[in-house]
Amino acid sequence: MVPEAQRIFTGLSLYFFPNSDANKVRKRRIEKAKEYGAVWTKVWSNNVTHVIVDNKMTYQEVTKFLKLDTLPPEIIVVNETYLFDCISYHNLLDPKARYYEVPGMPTSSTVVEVAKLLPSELSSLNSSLPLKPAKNDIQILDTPSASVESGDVHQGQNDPAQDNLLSPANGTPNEPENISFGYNDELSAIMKESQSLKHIPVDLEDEDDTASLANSESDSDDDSKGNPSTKPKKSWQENFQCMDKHDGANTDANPNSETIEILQQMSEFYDRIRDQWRTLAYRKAIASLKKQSQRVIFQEDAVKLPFVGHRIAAKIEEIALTRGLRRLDNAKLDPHDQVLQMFMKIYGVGISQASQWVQQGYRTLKDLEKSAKLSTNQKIGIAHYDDLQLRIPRAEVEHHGAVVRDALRQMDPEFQVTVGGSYRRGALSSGDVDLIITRPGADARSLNISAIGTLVPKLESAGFLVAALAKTSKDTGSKWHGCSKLPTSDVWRRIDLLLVPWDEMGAALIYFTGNDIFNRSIRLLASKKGMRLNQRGLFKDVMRGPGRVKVTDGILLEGRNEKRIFEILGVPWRPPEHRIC
Ligand code: DCP
Ligand code: MG
Repeated sequence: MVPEAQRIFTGLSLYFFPNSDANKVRKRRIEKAKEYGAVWTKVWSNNVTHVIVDNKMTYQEVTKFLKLDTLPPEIIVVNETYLFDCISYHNLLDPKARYYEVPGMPTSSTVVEVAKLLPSELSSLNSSLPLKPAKNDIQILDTPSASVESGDVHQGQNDPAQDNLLSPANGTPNEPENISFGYNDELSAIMKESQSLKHIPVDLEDEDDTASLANSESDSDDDSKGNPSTKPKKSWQENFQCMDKHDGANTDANPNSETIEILQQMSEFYDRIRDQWRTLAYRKAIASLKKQSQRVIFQEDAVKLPFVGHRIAAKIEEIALTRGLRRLDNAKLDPHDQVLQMFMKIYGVGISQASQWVQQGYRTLKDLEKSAKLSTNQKIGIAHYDDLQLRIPRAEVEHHGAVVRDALRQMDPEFQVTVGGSYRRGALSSGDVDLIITRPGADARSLNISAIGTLVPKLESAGFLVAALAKTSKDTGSKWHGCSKLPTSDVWRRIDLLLVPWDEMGAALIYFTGNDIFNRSIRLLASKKGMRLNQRGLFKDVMRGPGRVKVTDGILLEGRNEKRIFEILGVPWRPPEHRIC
């Protein structure tokens, strides 16, 4: 058996279908499951937790064999791929993801049924069902949520998120996780899929979006991984991978086998969603990595390999480092890991900077302050470390928003300030204050002049903005990241001012409301439908060349109206508080 800490199947009683190990492949699967802690139940009983069905079998064959109309709802039924994926990802994945479905299985209509129940009926259901009464789901679906067109958006009391969600009594201090909210549409299917893969560093940012922070004027975003590719030019023979001899079957012996395994999963993921460019990009990168005799850990080394651009190189580093660290058994008990976690919570510090410090022997924040070479932002992050770890109560988030709104309205009463991020999703506390700022008719340039040029100095001298951390100014809008504090408190909070041109407000609201998995899902949905969604708008007919390089921006379908974007995508509107994956 694998070491105890890795036994992800502990407590599971598996019933295979067919439930015999006469077949060699199934036998191996059963053995593998047992190695990871599962019990193989040879005779059908109440103890069975999971039924693992061979890929060619149907749900009806299972029930017929067991002489049951349907399997009890608490028993999880998945196809044979499930166990393998869980082992690969070192995690119990969401069994409801579409690709673990057994043919003929009753659909997830139970979710819809739940939405129809009365609150009184709900209470008798399993506690893992919605924390929020289903009735609210229905009401909210019909409630026009504030949008740009309706004037000022989400100012505290008017925020529908405020009173309909998450009573603290349920013991969850913040947002609930993984709740279906009664939707049963294309988007919810993708959300489930994304949710089960959320620990995998797949990102769907467009090139132009992710570049923004890397180009930032910040002096400290050390982990922004924005190094331009320094890939040397190769002859066409070198670039033509099939000319090179390599033994793809020998992955286990490869020093990069773990990284390859995850990249493989990502390539399969993209394949499943028919994103052929990314599938190809990952396949090429995998082929390249398979040929390496050394372990590739850092982005700057990875990017030098043929067919590895800096985005995949960044993934390779992330996978190599996190997997490597996770492999240290009982990561939580490992003091280095705890130090690492602590360092990673410093503003602007990611895994590569944090692990570098650990390797250099630093163990405390004091060590860093005393002897490490620190950027200005890191110094701020360390000096205000405790403050910046604290969640910000909802009322205080609102208060920070009001200070900025008042200051802007003194300059021009037409300014609109929407508190976005987790606040807009209804969370009772937030990690930072995300303020989305716009003005009817305004473009990026005018917002930049008025909001950043005038507002920031004004709020700095008022003592509200206490540190400037990063700034990006682009044709498509600007961001200002810093810290703020209320006059009545000494606690510094992280605040982001997001300047959004009027015409892009709908798309920006989607992006800055999140959550990130939701964003990933809705972008996937757009891409499946041949469209492209980014923080500026929903586009069609985007032309891409080799390597997914964007040739044209495509035709803008909608940018201004958040609801219209959902409409064009063909899915029901989801109020912000239902965008939690
Ligand atoms: N976002 C995203 N992908 C990222 C980072 C952010 O899609 N990698 C979007 C979705 C987020 C929003 O931006 O909801 C704001 O980012 P935050 O990091 O502030 O996240 P939240 O506001 O959701 O959570 P928190 O309470 O931690 O601030
Ligand atoms: Mg936030």
